Amino acid sequence: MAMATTPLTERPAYAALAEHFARIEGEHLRTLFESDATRGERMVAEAAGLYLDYSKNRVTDETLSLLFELARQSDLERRRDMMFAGDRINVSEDRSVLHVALRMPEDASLVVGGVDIVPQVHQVLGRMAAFADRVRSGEWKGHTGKPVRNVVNIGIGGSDLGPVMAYEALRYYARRDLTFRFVSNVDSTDFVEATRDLAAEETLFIISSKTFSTLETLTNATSARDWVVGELGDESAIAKHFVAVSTNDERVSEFGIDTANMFGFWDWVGGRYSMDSAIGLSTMVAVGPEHFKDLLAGFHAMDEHFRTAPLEQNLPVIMGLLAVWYADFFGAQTVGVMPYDQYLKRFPAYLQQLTMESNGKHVTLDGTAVDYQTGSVYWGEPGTNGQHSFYQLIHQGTKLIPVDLIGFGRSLNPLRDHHEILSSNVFAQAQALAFGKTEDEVRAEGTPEAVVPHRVMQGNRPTNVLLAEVLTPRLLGSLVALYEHSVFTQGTIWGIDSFDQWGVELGKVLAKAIIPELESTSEPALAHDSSTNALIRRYRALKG
Ligand code: G6Q
Repeated sequence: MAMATTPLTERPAYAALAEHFARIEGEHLRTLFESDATRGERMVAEAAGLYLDYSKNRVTDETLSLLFELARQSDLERRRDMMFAGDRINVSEDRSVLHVALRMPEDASLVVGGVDIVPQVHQVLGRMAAFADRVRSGEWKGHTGKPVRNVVNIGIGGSDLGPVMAYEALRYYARRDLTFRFVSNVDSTDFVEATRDLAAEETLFIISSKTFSTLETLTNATSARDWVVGELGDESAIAKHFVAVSTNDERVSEFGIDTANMFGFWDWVGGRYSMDSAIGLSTMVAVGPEHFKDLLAGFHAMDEHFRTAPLEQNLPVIMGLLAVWYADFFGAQTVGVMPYDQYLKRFPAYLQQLTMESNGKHVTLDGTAVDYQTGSVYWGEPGTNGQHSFYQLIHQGTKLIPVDLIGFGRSLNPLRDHHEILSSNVFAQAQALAFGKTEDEVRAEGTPEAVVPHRVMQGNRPTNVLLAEVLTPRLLGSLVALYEHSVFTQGTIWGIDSFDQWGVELGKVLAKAIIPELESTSEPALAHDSSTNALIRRYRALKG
């Protein structure tokens, strides 16, 4: 039944959920577990190396079936199939959304606009692999004949966060005799600190920019070019020290990079969905083409699961629907993601862009203002560190914060009993958040009466626990794809365009007008609002 054009709040399942919510809002996870001994074994799903326990969510079987009903009434399966078929589901930019094609196996085929795009994807992957091998083997030489020892990726947003996150996540698999740095911020400190201890003759810059028109990236790339030419004293050094990843060959050659050293991708890859395209070149140089292939295989395994598994067993669908449940019915504003693996320390930052740039939208596909909450604020830190800082608010504060806890069966760097201590905290936190500690339990511990209320833990705080064997490139691919498709699920229920990002434009345009006012040597005539005018004057005075 295709009902997506019916506004969300008018779909029958939404109304049924609202009525159901009023009935079960007060239900405690303690009671839900007491009344169903098998809940923890039943409310689980597994795919592509990931085990999801969603039993500690504030849902009953009825909630779940209404949520799946809502997914069907929101046309989730058809919209998903449209994405996989290359339909232009990014309506406001009139584009296909085909990051799933980036990880299709070589023998697959996907014809879009009369062209099979899978061979194109593999052609670029082949060129990337040949280049990565040349750098890794020392065959690629710099201007003075020395091999590359340092790789610096210059990019921002989608052209930075994926590469940084993947490099940190897969560091165990990375070449240790090569140094990797990532420059994103237009703050000159970023570039200066990233290069201060590097020898230009051994440094390769990867300029990553889909459009090759992003001011921050072009500013940093220009400083990198000046640095290389200044250090090596010769313009012709650029050819040996710069490669580009972009969809825009004209701009790449205008900048002075030979398009023979350019790795392309396509407008149907969104920036925040591009870490597995040529934007992943730094990842491939770090971990090698074979591991990169495994990363893509992990993505693909989750894609296939999302595409084919029944909604009731579909990990991204379940996680996406639960996110909608908390955002729209419980009024939860944020979702915490806490990976219990130090290598995943940049994963929450990566997810912030993926989730918030995708689903931070206020109108539906046809431009109608929504009358419900859309994308949540995502945030997080690795465990157990967060437990010693902000978890207090999740446990005893006044806000409801659903949390995803991500754990592993094995550490890549086993050391005494560290991993058991780490992992016990995953389970203990989920337990404490769900079941808390009652007044009677606190009293029974001999707590002085005046302190009892302070020590009570209400519990009933929801968590998802994701478990995997060990952090491999393949697993990382599955994990990222899981969140990508959860974002898709949420965006589909909300009826929004998860693939545009018009909200970032206005600030860029305004900044362009202000730059000359900050640079001008004579006092500029300012015609902004009074606050902006005063701030610009104060800045000019401070800069002296
Ligand atoms: C991602 C966004 C944005 C983009 C950056 C960099 O989905 O579109 O974060 O990735 O603005 O853009 P370029 O790669 O074009 O430099």
